[in-house]
Amino acid sequence: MLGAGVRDTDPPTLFDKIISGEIPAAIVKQDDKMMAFKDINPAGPAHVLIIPKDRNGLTRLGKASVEHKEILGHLMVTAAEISNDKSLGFGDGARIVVNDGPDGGQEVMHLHVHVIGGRAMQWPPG
Ligand code: D5M
Repeated sequence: MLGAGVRDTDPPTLFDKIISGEIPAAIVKQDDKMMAFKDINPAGPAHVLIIPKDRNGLTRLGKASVEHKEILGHLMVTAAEISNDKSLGFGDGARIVVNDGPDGGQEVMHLHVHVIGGRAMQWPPG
C-alpha cells in the first residue's frame, strides 16, 4: 500500500522477506504498521530494529515528507516502549538512531530505527 503521491519503485530489501516471514527474525513486537525484531549483528547487549511494514518510499529517512509523519511518530513511540523493556535487556535509556544514506552508514534501504542499549554508550559515534 502506497500513500497518496508516493511511488515506491526502489528495489525490495531483505527486510521485505522478514516482513513476509521468508527470512526468520526474532520479532519482539509488531502491529499492522510496524515490526520490531532483534538485530542479527547487535551493537550492544540489547539491539532492536523497528521498521515500517509499508516502506511507502521511505528507503531512508532523508526521503521523508509530511505524509510520513504518522508512521514516523509511530516508530518513535515504539522505540520509546522498546527502550523501556527490561526483559529485552535495556537498562536506563538507549541509543536510538537512524542511519541515513551512505554518509550515515546505512546498509539496508528500508527505513529502520535502531534501539541499542544494555550498556553505556559513547559519544561521538564512529
Ligand atoms: O543497519 C542494518 C542492520 O540490519 C544492521 O545492524 C544488521 C541488520 N540486519 C541485517 N540482516 C539482518 C537480519 N536477517 N535479521 C536482523 N537484522 C539484520 P544499517 O543502519 O542499514 O547499517
